[in-house]
Amino acid sequence: MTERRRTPIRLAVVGHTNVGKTSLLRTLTRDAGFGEVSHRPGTTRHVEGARLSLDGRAIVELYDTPGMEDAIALLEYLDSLVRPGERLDGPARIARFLDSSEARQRFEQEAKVLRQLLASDAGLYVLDAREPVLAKYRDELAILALCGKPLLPVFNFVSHAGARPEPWSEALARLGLHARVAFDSVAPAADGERRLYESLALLLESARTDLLRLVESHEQAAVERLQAGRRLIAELLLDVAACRHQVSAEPAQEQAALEALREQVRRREQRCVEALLALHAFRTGDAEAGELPLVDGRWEDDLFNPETLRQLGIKVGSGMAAGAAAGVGIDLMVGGITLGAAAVLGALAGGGAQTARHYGRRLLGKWRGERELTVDDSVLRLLALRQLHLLDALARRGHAASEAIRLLDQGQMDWRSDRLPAPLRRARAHPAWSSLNRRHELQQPARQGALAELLEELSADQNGR
Ligand SMILES: Nc1nc2c(ncn2[C@@H]2O[C@H](COP(=O)(O)OP(=O)(O)OP(=O)(O)O)[C@@H](O)[C@H]2O)c(=O)[nH]1
Ligand SMILES: [Mg+2]
Repeated sequence: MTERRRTPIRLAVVGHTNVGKTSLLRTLTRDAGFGEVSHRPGTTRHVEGARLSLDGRAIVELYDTPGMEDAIALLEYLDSLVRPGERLDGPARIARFLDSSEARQRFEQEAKVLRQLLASDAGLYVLDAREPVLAKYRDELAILALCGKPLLPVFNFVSHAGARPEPWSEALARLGLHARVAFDSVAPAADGERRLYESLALLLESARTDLLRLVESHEQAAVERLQAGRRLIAELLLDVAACRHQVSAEPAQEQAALEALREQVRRREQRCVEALLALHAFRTGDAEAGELPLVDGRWEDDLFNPETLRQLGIKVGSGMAAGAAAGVGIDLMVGGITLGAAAVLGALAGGGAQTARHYGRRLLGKWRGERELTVDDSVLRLLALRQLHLLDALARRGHAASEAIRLLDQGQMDWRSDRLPAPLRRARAHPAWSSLNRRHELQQPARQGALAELLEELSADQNGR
């Protein structure tokens, strides 16, 4: 068995300017606020470190470095430092350069990179796989190789249409660099991190145990995030399905109550969006958020706009199409044969005291000319679809991503048209299950049971893809 290291593994992230070094750090540390990322070259000017810890112990220290800019001139200068007949190995040549005045002037940025690489256990050489292998890149690699440290080339922009990794592999092999890994920092593959650390473990045998433990803990955390995300969605759906508002049948009041209910549901959905973002360490409030998820951390399309439903392929019921009451079912209390009433009758047959009390109020309501508002099935479908898509998109998103999240079309359980899951149908008859209702009792065992059941359906659904 390999002995466990006592000190963190130090990794210098090096490469040409603007290839995505800082972006890689953001994704590996899951910190969208790390450093500064920009499409302009020369963004990072100083070495900056970040730690990855496990059980309170630092396992890896990653160091972001400025981009190399003038490797051709530097290689010539390095050659000029060797006197005729003198034998100097790579690290000795680099040391002589770092002692020279040029290391503080013309090549100040490059010197920072080389110092950091010398002080590290290995380097991650980030490259832009869309670029041809120009002379400046060959020289840069030759210089980095002189440091005598293991280098793992990381192919960035690999998912880009213009990526041409083969010439790079060839050029790297000529320098004796045979290990390599593809890692797109904006949209990393599901096993991208594992493959990166496994490749690194081949170059750094003493770090193997720690690196693999780190990967395993990250994978476990991803599984837990997924489950926590589904729970947030299940809570949202139950809240909305069980939501019922009593309202006087008088038109003006009814209209106001309708709008109030819609607003309440919109806010409830927004809470779920924010909780999902926070769970994945994406933020709505910082500078990045404007470009980040959705639009300003909100869905662009309104929940109660029939067009939003049509766009997602959800069948719009006649109530929705009518427009005025879009997304809200007006239950004509016991007199109307609506889904709400039918569900209550069904639940009554099962005989819950709570339901019976509620049913009694509904009867009273009929005599008083009251009505009851519920949220349409189609809106529940939309909520489920977009929150599940969001969860999926967040799980795959690198922390270097800066574009708006898009909804992908995935073959999930058909939320568009299948019967809604049984726990949601049951919830229709249990106003106490919704935190949106004034009187609620969320800890009821029946609600907890429904939540667990719904959670299981959501998991089976997503795993089945
Ligand atoms: N599409 C895509 N864009 C990326 C990826 N990685 C980086 N970028 C973009 O490339 C640009 C440069 O990224 P940085 O992370 O700042 O690059 P850097 O190597 O740190 O640059 P310097 O600090 O200037 O040397 C930014 O606009 C990033 O958003 C990627 O994997 N895919
Ligand atoms: Mg940078």
